[in-house]
Amino acid sequence: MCDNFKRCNLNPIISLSDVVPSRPDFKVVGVFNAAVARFKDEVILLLRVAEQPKDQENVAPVLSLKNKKVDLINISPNDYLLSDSRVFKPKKGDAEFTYLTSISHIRCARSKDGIHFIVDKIPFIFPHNQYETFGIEDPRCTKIENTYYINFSSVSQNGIVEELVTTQDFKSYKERGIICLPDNKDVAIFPKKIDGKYWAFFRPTVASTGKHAVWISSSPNLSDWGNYHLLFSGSTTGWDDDRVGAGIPPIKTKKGWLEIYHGANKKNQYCLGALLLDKNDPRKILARSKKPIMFPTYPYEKAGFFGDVVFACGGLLENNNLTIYYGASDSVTCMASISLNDIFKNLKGS
Ligand code: MAN
Repeated sequence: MCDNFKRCNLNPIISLSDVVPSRPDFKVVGVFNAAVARFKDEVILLLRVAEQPKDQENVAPVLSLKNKKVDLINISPNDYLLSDSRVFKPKKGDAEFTYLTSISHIRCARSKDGIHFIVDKIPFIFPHNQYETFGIEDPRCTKIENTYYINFSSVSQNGIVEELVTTQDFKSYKERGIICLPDNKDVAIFPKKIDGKYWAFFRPTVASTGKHAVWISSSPNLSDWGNYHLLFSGSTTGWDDDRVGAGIPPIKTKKGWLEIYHGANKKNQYCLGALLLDKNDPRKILARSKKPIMFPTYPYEKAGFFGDVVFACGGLLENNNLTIYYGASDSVTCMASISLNDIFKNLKGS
């Protein structure tokens, strides 16, 4: 395996103590999986902030649609499995839902140098509708002309869908609604039209036959998606044999569209891989990394809320150097960079 990503020596660049909880009786348990945007003279991270009640165990935080506040649902260890730090899974059919152990919202962090960030004191996007009662997660941000399109996974009793909002100032946003049916996540939108259409990756969750795979789709207007095409799935053995999903919004390079995606194995270790797609037809894969180009190595990547995870939702390309802002162990936000040449060296077929 070959991991040429140079970690920032200040990693983690954003930790739990850098974030003020959204209410005094909550604690922050994760600040991770951020989208990234260049806005005026700043780098902005759209952080996923996960919170839990401070002093209570075995409760699931759920948004109440009646008063738009987060309520706490008691979880009985008789009815639910407590072994995964992320979810309360029903032991048998009579418990109603799988609940999440934390509830996430999206918070901005702002920086002039792309390394030292100041995290806003208040949320940017907070769960408020029936699709978001378990939280909103893993945003991606794509700039198209002068508008920033932000999509994120909305989790609720109704499953997982992707929502789209737009912003022009990172202070307010406009809702564009849901862009897929449940269960679907890891949507990443291309920054430019190709062949007169918008394009995006989707990652439906397969419940019957087969396994989770990344699909690509096109749209005339960024709201109505169709022409679905299966792009790639995980391998049958090795680092991504359980599931794959798109990571950062694709980046245009001389050789084609570069996509950094995540793959997980059956032990729930999350690594990053790379994919090169045809410039004029992104349904064509030109090359794919055979082995992960980044894998959990450093202590903050090995242990945390959910250890052994590197997960990237945003990156910036400058002078042939790609900087990614990635979530480590579902706990903290880190930064790492790599030259495009080093990525291309690992791509089979390029
Ligand atoms: C899922 C998502 C991510 C998370 C990974 C690892 O893919 O919920 O948010 O980082 O699992 O736990």
